[in-house]
Amino acid sequence: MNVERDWMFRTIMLMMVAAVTVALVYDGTARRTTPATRIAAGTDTATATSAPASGYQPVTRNFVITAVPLWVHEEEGTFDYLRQDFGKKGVLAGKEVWGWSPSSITIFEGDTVNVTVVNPSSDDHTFTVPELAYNLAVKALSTAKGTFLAKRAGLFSFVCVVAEHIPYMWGQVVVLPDSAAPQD
Ligand SMILES: [Cu+2]
Repeated sequence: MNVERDWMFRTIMLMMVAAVTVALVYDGTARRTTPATRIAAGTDTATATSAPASGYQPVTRNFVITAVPLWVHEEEGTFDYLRQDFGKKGVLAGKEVWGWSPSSITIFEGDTVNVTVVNPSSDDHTFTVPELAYNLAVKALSTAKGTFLAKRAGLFSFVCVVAEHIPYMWGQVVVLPDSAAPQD
């Protein structure tokens, strides 16, 4: 190997080392700026989860809900067929049909609900949300107030647990996910 070729060989080797070094540095830089790395570093929260965190601030919402008679014993003098309905083999034997007005309320996840339950009737009722472990007794001819928290989104029935009023006396708490709340 002569001196000239030895010099060329060294130059080529140096250029290759330099090229590999540049490639490695570039690759390292690219890796540090991948979305996954940014998310892990907490600098790119917008793509950190599939559902962006909601900016919704839960509020307290107030509702007045009234027990209303639909098909009840007191109406027997008005609708003659009710005697048959409430009779031993009637379609409403042992039952009465009461309702709630309104029969559904809609809120967002995280909201607190203040309910004022009005019972103008001579029957006792309850305002019970079994899935939220909430129960409010509402005695005849009275008003009861209570509060419960809607921790999670979902559809939750509110019922009266008086045997004579099951299964007719019920309504629904619609708890929308906080991501569905209007953003402003
Ligand atoms: Cu009831």
